[in-house]
Amino acid sequence: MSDDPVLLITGASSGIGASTARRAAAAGHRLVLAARSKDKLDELARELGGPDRAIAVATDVTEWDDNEALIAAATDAFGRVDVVFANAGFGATRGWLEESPEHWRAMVLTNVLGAAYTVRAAIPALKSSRGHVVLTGSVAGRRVLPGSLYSCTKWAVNAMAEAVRADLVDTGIRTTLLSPGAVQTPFFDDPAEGRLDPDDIARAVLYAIEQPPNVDVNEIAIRPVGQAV
Ligand code: NJP
Repeated sequence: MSDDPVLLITGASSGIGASTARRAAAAGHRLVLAARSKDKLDELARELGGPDRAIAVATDVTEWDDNEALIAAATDAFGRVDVVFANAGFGATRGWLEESPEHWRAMVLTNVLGAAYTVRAAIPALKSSRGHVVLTGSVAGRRVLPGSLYSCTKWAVNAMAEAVRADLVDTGIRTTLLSPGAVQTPFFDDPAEGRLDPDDIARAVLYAIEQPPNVDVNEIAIRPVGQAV
């Protein structure tokens, strides 16, 4: 079996997750691709070299059993997990009277509990590999945005990154919080000028996870030039 490092990505079916998978595959990582859209994951896994190099695992990160099954599928296929990129998430229109209560519930469960579940499920495997946790926060998790419950979920992810880092500091596991500004992905309903490309974030993930083993890159914030908030 190959000894190449194994990167597991939630939210791998599009946007930042899919771009990171492509860049990491080109850099020699084996990939475990997770999201709910199995068809998209299967297509990406094929593109990245098939079962020896990339596997697709249908996962709803809000379900604990799915997270456990995801880590089991990763270790069954590749024997190890080196990096867990808890990236699945989505937004909501700003305004405390916008969106439905059901949308809010799904967003909070996905962005906060989902990320926490993925990390929790992965810890035993990461302890074995002296691995790495990468979390997708947001610049919206560093500023208070009027009417944004999404911003509140990313404040929670911001706190989660430090809570996890401090908890695991004696295990050799590294922790990175990525805080992107606006990135042109299906996160937005409409395209707009002046956003980052998802590959701009993928390069930052690769920067963090390819450091020498004694270097722990804890936070990276990336905005497109000209983004004010
Ligand atoms: O968006 P998109 P991004 N279980 O829509 C998955 C954050 N961020 O790449 O399940 C499992 O292309 C969904 O897949 P599917 C953002 O908050 C973005 O921009 O098949 N997976 C898809 O793969 C998020 O945390 C911007 O529908 C679930 C992925 O999540 C991360 O970046 C700025 C799921 C979303 O991909 C990636 O978003 C920023 C579930 N329950 C932070 N629910 C930005 N784009 O501007 C969703 O600061 N997914």
